[in-house]
Amino acid sequence: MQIGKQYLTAMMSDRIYQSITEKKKAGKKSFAVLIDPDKVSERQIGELMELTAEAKVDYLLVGGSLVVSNHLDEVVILIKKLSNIPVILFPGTPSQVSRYADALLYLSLISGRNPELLIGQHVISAPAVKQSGLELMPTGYMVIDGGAPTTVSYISNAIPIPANKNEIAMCTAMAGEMLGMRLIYMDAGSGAEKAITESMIHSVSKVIDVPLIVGGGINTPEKAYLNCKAGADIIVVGNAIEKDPLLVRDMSAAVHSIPLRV
Ligand code: 1GP
Repeated sequence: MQIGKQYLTAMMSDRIYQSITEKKKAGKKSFAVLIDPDKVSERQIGELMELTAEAKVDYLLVGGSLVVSNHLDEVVILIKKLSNIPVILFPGTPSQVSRYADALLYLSLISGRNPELLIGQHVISAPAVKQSGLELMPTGYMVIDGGAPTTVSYISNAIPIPANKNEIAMCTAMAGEMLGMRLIYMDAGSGAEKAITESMIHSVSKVIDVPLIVGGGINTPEKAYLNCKAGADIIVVGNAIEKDPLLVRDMSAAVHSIPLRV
């Protein structure tokens, strides 16, 4: 394989990350809907795009821990055709890269001790990721125990951070930020029985300056609201909206109801 000049000169945009940091500076909380390409039909995407536009959703995350089907590109193309909301890939595996998206959460599983997910798979997929031209957002990904083993903890072969060990979460997030991660994503895993505690969100948000994404098991507007109050900058919801797409309205309204910093 020849690493050509095209990899080295690709101009990486920073547009979406800038929007995230500007919102954080203003104290404006964001709401992101997670779409698992395996779980949606064309018709469902159509309906969801209408609802997300109406509810003023900030970001659409696309990905899953284990995408079985092979139609990521098609899903992203369809979403881009129907929606103006930025599409950010949230890849569970290195193959989940679509150049049709706007950005990619470039995840390193900093809560685990599996070198493959810290750096190994990044090395293997580096040329393809760079060539995609996607905006890359280096993200320290932290899995927090959500009460039951999730796909992400099984696949990653990594023990999640215990739900009551705020200090481990704080130190992990701090180390991630100091290593250069531009976002920290705390995730209790898709469909977690227990979402991350407000106390842990609060503790972590106090020790980092980069934006904090929180997801996993958030299934009511109240939880979304309280997580924002505790210090989350972006709330991600997948499962609850898959089950009841209309929930997107109240969830988004709850997140956006937090008053701006003056
Ligand atoms: C999972 O954080 C996301 O990685 C969203 O979780 O599907 O439980 O909302 P839910």
